[in-house]
Amino acid sequence: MQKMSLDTQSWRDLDARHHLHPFTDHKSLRTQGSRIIVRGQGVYIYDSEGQEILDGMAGLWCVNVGYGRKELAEIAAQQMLTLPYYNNFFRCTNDQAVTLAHKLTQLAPSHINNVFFASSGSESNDTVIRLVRRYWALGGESERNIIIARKRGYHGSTIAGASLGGFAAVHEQIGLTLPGIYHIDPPYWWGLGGDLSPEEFGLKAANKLAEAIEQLGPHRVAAFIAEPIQGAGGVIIPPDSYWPQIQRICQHYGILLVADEVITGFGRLGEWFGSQYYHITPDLITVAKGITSGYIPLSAVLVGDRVALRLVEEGGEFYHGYTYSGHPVACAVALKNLDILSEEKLLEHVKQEIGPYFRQRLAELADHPLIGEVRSQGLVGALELTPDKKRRASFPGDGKVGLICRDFCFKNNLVMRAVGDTMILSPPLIFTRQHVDKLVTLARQAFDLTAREVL
Ligand code: PXG
Repeated sequence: MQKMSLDTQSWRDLDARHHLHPFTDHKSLRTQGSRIIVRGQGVYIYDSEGQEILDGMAGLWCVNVGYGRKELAEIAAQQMLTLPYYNNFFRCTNDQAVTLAHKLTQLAPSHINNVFFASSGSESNDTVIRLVRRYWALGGESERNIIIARKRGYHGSTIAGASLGGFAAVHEQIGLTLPGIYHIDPPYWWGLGGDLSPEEFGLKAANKLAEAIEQLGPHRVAAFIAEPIQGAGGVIIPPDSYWPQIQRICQHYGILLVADEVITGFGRLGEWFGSQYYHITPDLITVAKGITSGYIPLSAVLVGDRVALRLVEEGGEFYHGYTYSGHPVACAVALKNLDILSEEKLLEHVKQEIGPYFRQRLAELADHPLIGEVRSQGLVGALELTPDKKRRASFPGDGKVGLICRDFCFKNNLVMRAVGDTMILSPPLIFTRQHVDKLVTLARQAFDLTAREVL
């Protein structure tokens, strides 16, 4: 194996000189210096100083089966020797892509029987836009080209993905976002619910979709895209009233429902898909991340019969595809990863054992003076930092307190993310009770230290 032997400072210097990081203020990073992660095992990552860090985010919501899985490395090596690459254009396919497509349709809700592969969540959401527009154009309704999405939704960082996403600051940097995308408020009770009960607010938030459709013109709206639980927007878990009402509204207006399951797929909520958890029947589902547990890039759009039949029967050639669509190595790793999830019963583990324990232990943190709301589902969770729980007040300073807390976690060797002043967690699915206990202890220490500075 090729290995440069450099010390931490040298890596940092090179990083500062040559590496542009994603979503980073480089000037500030370059003064602080980056942490160099060199190894992972189980639920821990290790930095170049030999520190062992508990990974409460499963990488970036993706390392579902944990680090250091030999089986995944071995299958990748084997597949590279057998067939490292071939394309799926020009009447060709490969055994791994076919097997995975079949397998995914077995796991997905029964009306989903087709799969289109790509290599990232962003690409998959580009594909979604292409499929949605094509679907309506083939039906003779090309003017139906508006996609409704949500504020605080995250759908990727290509221009299409970031345009679907609901972050004004991102849109400002893009300049000209993709036209035909409209954003409604998210079902974020803590931030937006006012005096309503969560259930009342869930209905109100869902009804924003109907209001938007009426306002834009029902004949112009093509689709609604949403994450079952909003991840990067702050782990926004909708009240129970939300999704059934959204499903009814989509059915009533005949618009396509797209579930972005890049985070909620593959066990995070204790089911293969969040759509199954919420009993919704999306026409399209995007997946990425946990499909390979992040070991290799792969994503897909799971295409329901309504769209697939029209595309196949009436569509002619679909002018769309990526060099790496159905990459055999990525598909082989995904298949093995799905085997691990099944064989180790990790979905059951999340649903029956560790998800409930995670919820119970996190909930105990609600007694901390800094913590307003605690919410979790399966193995995602969020803790709202507040100067006044009763009023559900926010700190001034646009996420400054969240960053202070995140930095205390960082120093204390826990990865917990901040989205504004919301602390979020999404640990690997192999988490045990001991890991949860350790996480809660480290988190409480970080809250104590933060409270000392800000309360
Ligand atoms: N959809 C969802 C729901 C996601 O969470 C994407 C699409 C895009 O996937 P790619 O593979 O193109 O990155 C994501 C990705 C964060 C963070 O800050 C979250 C993501 C990516 C980067 C940062 O939590 N999610």
